[in-house]
Amino acid sequence: MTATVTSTSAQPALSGITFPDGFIWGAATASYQIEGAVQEDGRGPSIWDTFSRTPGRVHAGHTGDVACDHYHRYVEDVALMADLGLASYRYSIAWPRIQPDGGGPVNSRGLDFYDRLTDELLGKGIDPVVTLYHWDLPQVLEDRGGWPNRETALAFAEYAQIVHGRLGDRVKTWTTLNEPWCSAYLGYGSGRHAPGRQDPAATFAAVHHLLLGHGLAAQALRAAGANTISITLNPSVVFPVDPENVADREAVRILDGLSNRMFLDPLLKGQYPADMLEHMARFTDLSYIQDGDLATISEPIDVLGINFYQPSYVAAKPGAPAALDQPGSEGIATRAPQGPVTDMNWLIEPSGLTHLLKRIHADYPGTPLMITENGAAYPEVPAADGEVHDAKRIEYLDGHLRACHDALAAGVDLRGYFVWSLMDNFEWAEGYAKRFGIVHVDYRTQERVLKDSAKWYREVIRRNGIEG
Ligand code: IFM
Repeated sequence: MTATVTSTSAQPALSGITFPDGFIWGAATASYQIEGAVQEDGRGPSIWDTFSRTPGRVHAGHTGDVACDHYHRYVEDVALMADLGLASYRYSIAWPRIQPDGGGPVNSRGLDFYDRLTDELLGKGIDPVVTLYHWDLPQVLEDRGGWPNRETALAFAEYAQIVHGRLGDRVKTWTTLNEPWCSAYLGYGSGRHAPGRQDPAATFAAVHHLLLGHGLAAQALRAAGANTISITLNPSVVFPVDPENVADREAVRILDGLSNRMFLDPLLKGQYPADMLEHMARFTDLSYIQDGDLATISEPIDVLGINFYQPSYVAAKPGAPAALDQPGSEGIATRAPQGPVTDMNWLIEPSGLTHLLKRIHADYPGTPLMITENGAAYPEVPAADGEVHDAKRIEYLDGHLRACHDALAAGVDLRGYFVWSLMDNFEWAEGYAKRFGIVHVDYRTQERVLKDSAKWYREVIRRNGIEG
């Protein structure tokens, strides 16, 4: 089914850009980034507890110990979502709350929390969208080898079944993994994220076992009657600095392979790209890819989640060392952003999102798409009037919504948009130094204040579109 661009909604005619009827407006968060309560109700340690407590790993020694204290304030937070008019809320489940030992006994008090949260959402008419894994692997599983170990994929499928068993009567949309590229390449390649390892062979084994874990979980969810099954990727939009230069185009092929085709091809075509098999074979014997794995990995999905923040421009640069988070990328240089950037120093170029959506629609036809994250970090805090005036974030979001609309107009089957993030939160290696929220959080008092962008987004949702 292809979404149409012209709305036939009963809303009064408004000038501007209108999204299709039923377009889903949401906001997203993740467990470790907001919950806090890391030692409560039987939760076990995750790799991010260990990593953030290791000196030098996270900005200023910040941890998720308290974060936004959402574990205790979820009622207030759901009320905020309702006030914004969100149709849907994307949240993740902390695996170490459910299986503190990474397998075996289930901690029902952990499930109870998500039970309460889900009911609170439904009570306010907000559709829950669950992500099963947003990076907080139980530490015990890392101690047994983590994602480079096949056993982790099997354990993940068991965990998925457990969570579905408790929430499956109310949650319709199930996302297995968030951004497996980050789990593998940042976790085991550059070590910038937990568990902080730097090992190219482990990186590629982690890619495979994350994908396998997705496939096994998708099969289990399907068998248990799950309605909508998805995975969320963060595909890169990689352009050559000089499109006429053959070497620059070759640099794009490698990075596109590592970041995009390495995930999209197994998931949606049931095979690794031939050039990437060759690339990986420089680092590993690939013996972890077993017969039948790719059939499991390509279990059909109902929606593909896309997270987008910025495009990049790359060029051939003989002698340049490989980036640790892109094993085998020697001789390639990524150009420093040219143009406006966010507080993350990420390039702002909304047309990159249109390009990405059209490309996935063309190269992997037939799978509906959803923007499961898009947003920007900016430092604004409450001004003298008590309000948070974050005009640049509004401009960023507005530009990217126009980019979504352009993709819809070009025939892309895009079903919805989730802003990242509902509220300021623990931004991984950056700690609390970067604020992505449309709701400001004062980490001393835990007071929440709607930023101007939240009020703007409320209006977008109300009118199902943006001003012309
Ligand atoms: O905060 C993260 C999120 O957890 C995953 N996607 C990117 C966001 C911004 O870096």
